[in-house]
Amino acid sequence: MGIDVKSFDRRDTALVLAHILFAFFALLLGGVAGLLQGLVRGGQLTLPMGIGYYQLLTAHGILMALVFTTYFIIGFLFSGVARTLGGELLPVTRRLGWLGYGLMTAGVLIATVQILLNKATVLYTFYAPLKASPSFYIALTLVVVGSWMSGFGIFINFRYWKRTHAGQTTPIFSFMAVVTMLMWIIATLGVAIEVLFQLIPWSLGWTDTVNVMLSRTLFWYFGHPLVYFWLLPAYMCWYVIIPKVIGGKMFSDALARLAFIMFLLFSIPVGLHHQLMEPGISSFWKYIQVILTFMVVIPSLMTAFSLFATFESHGRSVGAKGLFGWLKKLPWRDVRFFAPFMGMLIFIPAGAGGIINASNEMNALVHNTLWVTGHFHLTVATSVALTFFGVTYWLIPSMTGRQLTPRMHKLGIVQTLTWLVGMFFMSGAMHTVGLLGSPRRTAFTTYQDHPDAVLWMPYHVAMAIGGTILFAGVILMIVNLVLLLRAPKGFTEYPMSELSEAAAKPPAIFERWGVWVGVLAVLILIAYTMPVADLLMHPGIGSKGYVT
Ligand code: HAS
Ligand code: CU
Repeated sequence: MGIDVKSFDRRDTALVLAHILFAFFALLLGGVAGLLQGLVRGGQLTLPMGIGYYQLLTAHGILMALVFTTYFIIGFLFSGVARTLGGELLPVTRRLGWLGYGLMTAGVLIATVQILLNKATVLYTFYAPLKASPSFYIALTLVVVGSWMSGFGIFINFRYWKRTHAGQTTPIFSFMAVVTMLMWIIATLGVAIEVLFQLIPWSLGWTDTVNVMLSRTLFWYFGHPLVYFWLLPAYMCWYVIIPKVIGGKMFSDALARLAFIMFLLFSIPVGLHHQLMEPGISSFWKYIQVILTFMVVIPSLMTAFSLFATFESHGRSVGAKGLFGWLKKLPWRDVRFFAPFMGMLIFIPAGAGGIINASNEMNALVHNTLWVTGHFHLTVATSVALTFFGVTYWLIPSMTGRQLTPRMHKLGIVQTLTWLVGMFFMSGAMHTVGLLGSPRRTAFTTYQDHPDAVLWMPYHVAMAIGGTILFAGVILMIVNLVLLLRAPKGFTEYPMSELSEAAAKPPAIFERWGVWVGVLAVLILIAYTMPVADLLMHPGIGSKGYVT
């Protein structure tokens, strides 16, 4: 090692693997919770031993949406930062990475115990006035602070590289990693304020009541950029990894960077689109944030455009003819391509669903129904999850000096197909029954056999069937992971697109971080000052806590 820049320093491998393996451990536990709750909701199972439906729902949401994603993302970013910024991480970055890992893991373990003890049955959004134990909120704080450590590590590494490579264009993967972590840190400030100043004092009994609307507003200030924190690493794979996998080139380095800067600017001042149906916030400010929401759709449309351009120009360069001939030139049997590509494909209806959600009148129809659950199982649990699975197939062997075998490609494709079939039934049923009015976040009930509820039941059963297939998908993924860890020794490429020589240098303004953070701060102040001031000045009577 060391001479061949293509293999990783063992210390970096350890840091990355620790994150990725913990992520999959969370996926397995979260998958068990998902299976059980799907069966309960479909009326197929009664939970034994006093376990509650909402307790499972909390465990599922936290383990999947928060733990699986965050660990996977940080591990993936560290690997690419090591790969692109000189072949290995700086010692200080590695130390911050382990510190972050330790803090996050302590937090996750404490939070999981609290959920198992039924002391934190508050779902993954931990909305007040549902009240958890103080340890649960402190655990969440540890997770957030831990993730900041890794972010700082990445920033320091990036700065060091820039200083020592004056005048060179920064590697795009690392640029994107910096944008992702910068957005994350600025976003988590909102939830940190909520937890430290509202939820912890309230949970400790220092205050009797909590300003619910303010807490939800602070939560969604964080909660929307949270979904882009999941998406951007998937986009990094789509922009930077996939062109290399298909043997083509990135369409445009500058366009990709511009899209990421737009995500940085527009991901945060849009949280009110989760609160369109809530009282206490004037419709004017909701309207402003809906406009900004439509702004944040634009970089996704730019991404779609770039990807089509990458696929088509590669196809034509190897002789594809006609409007869609390029489709035939794509490497369908390569799981490194197939899994993320299916993620992209699903992101088309998933994103369309998001645009429906963001439209005020239509939000009135779908808000708090299973439609929304269907939406986020397509976005995060399919587009993002399948992309992360696709990354795993090469990341593990390339970091551990092993070979990605043809058999693994086949098993990976079977896993992807299982996921798609499961999601078709589950998310399809959720979307449909959501339009028929079936509420989300609700255990099994027949509503005294009300005619509407009778109509919903077959869809709930379809959800349970889909959920069971998805659980099989989780198990297959875990099996594949174990096989990857035991694959024959050898070499697997880390498929990182390099900038083509002819490509124009991206404008230097893209790396004027002070400018972007400044513009972002202005946007946040415009979008949030008045609504938050209103909520502070008219706090209402506040709510006492509720424990289920
Ligand atoms: Fe969302 C609720 C609006 C994207 C996740 N969203 C949620 C929740 C989650 C979530 C978890 O405005 C529930 C939160 C909760 O618990 O209450 N969402 C949007 C909009 C977008 C969007 C406008 N969401 C996401 C992504 C997520 C995610 C991404 C996770 C990763 N969402 C909402 C709203 C709500 C909401 C409201 C609140 C609902 C309510 O009432 O509670 C947009 O960013 C989407 C833009 C995307 C596109 C698609 C571009 C397509 C691409 C693929 C190209 C494909 C290729 C392959 C090239 C416009 C990039 C083609 C090949 C061929 C052969 C064809
Ligand atoms: Cu959102």
